[in-house]
Amino acid sequence: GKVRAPTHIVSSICDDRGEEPTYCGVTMSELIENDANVGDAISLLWFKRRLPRYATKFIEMCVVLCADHGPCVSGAHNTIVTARAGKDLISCLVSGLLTIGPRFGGAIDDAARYFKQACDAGQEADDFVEGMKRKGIRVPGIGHRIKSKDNRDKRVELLQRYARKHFPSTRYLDYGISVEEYTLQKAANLVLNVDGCIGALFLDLLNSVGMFSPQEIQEVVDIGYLNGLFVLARSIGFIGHALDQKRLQQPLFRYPWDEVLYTK
Ligand code: Q5B
Repeated sequence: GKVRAPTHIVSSICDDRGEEPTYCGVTMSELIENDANVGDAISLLWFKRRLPRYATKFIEMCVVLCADHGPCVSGAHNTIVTARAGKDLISCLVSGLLTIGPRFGGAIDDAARYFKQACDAGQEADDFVEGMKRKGIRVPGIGHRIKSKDNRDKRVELLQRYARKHFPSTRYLDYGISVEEYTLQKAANLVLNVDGCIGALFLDLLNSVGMFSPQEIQEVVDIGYLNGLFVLARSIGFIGHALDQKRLQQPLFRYPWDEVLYTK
């Protein structure tokens, strides 16, 4: 019989060998005929499924709402400083992206992991939060530098409103909110933040579309798909900041000495 030579790579999401490329078996023509959006491309290339419209719309909302949050956040700051050092667009983008992590924008996967574990185990919010405190771990998806009980994050409100209207269940979001209710008793800024809201709602989405087995959902959470949403979205903003700095012809950045506390 035929003997297949060992391949260099194994790949399962996009096939470019035919007349036209396919995303997980769906041709480009079909995508365009059906007015496919970025949510559809993510659905096929990341999740290898044709997710229903309410789900792809939700993914798009995440991308739009996380695209930027001003020049003061870690990533935009890095991008701006890099642009002002005269670097190329990709360097500016990458220097911003490298700040995304457990404190800034990259808490979505951990929020999903911890909320899933605690909610599935039927753990009460107070018990969960105190357990995390004993372990010395900040609750991912909780807390914000400028958002608080009295200055709510509109992004979180919009995502919640959409999910309550379109998702069959918001069990994990409800759990995240019960965590927030408890942490807000400790400090006003310990709100369910945009990372936590997306992490919880993505669990609700994966559970409610009826296309993923419990093992497949666990795999999504274990591998860590969801920070990719913030990375993708915020790349839009970082590119915007890099171009903005170049357009504004901003000079090399240097902190004034009085912005630094020099200590021994
Ligand atoms: N404490 C976000 O902290 C921040 C606690 C907590 C228990 C918590 C912090 C945190 C988890 C990671 C997370 C995503 C670093 C945030 C984002 C995108 C963004 C950004 C933007 C955008 C803020 C003061 C006291 C201390 C702490 C306690 C704080 N957080 N306890 N669980 N989660 N969250 N990140 O205000 O007793 O005094 O020692 O790590 O979800 O990144 O716009 O800026 O779109 O770009 O600096 O929205 O919450 O507070 O560090 O001074 O802590 O609160 O233990 O207690 P802060 P700290 P104590 S969304």
